[in-house]
Amino acid sequence: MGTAKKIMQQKEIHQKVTPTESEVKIKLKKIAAIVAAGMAFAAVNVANVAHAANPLFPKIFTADPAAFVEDGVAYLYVGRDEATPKDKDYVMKEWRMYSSCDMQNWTDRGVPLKPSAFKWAIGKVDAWAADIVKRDGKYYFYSTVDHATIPGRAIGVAVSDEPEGPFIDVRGSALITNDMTKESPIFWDDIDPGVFIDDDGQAYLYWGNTVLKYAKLKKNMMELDGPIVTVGMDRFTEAPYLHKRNGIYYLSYSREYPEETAYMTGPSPTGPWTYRGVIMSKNKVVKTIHHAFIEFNGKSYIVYHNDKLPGGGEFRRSVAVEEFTYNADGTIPYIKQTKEGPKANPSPACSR
Ligand code: FUB
Repeated sequence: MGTAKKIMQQKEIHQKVTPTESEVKIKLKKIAAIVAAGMAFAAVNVANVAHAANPLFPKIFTADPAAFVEDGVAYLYVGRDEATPKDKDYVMKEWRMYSSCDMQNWTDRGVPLKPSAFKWAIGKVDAWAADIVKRDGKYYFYSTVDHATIPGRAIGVAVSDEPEGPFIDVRGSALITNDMTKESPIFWDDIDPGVFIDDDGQAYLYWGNTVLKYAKLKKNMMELDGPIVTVGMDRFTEAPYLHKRNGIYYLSYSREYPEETAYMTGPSPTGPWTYRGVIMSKNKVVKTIHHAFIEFNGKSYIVYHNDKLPGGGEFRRSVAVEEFTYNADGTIPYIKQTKEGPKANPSPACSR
């Protein structure tokens, strides 16, 4: 090859691999942005990350987990138990939110709302069980609070554009009040909302204590779309949770008192239901066990609460998580509570 041709080829190669000054600047800017984002993410994690085993949050007492997964991130909402060892009732002033990219490490994302978000509620220490669902870009948080003027517990719904909140009570009144249901004389029979949106877009609200009830929700997620229906059940206590997998509908709930977690399956969101058994055994000290299910990065998990945090008790509970595998026929196996919790399952899609 002649010298002139060689020089030409080298020039071409040089031009191909050597970026211009402005290309270098753009690249450096991009790298700086990535490093900054990484550092910010690390800072959040260093400051707020909880450890990896059960119970998940070793510094505070937590209960009644609700969860969902979006963009490879698991979001967990809990009520904070602030009762002292002497208290004889729940003291729950706020719901707290956490997120995880691997189901082991949980970042504290603060307080998305307090009972005071519901102006019609007494709203001080009754951040009881909640559930959260996303529809058309908005997050709907359903929760149980004490009604200020209609005696008894009530269910409200608050809306947000972000999982972290702020959640606003757009409706401005309770969705369910104690006077709307007459099957049980107790004032806390309208608690523990569990919300499910089916593939055809129809949303359902399940709830109840001692008597299980459900109603359809309108597309706006803030109004009932039909009558309240009662489901006759054996030893139902509370915490109904509806989910669907491979065409099977699962209605799980807390059964008996002290509670164990049991479930039924059916061909539709309203049954008919077939009882399938107990998934998780009763806790030793605390009588409740409230749970939720999620699918995260190809694996299945149950979140629940127990009494395993030192100093724990009836009103000082602690949220935990276990991984499990559905049986080949779609049934849920018995799930043992563990101290270790699940193995790390880092989600490549995690953006938080
Ligand atoms: O946290 C208060 C109540 O205890 C919840 O609403 C029930 O599910 C039970 O966990």
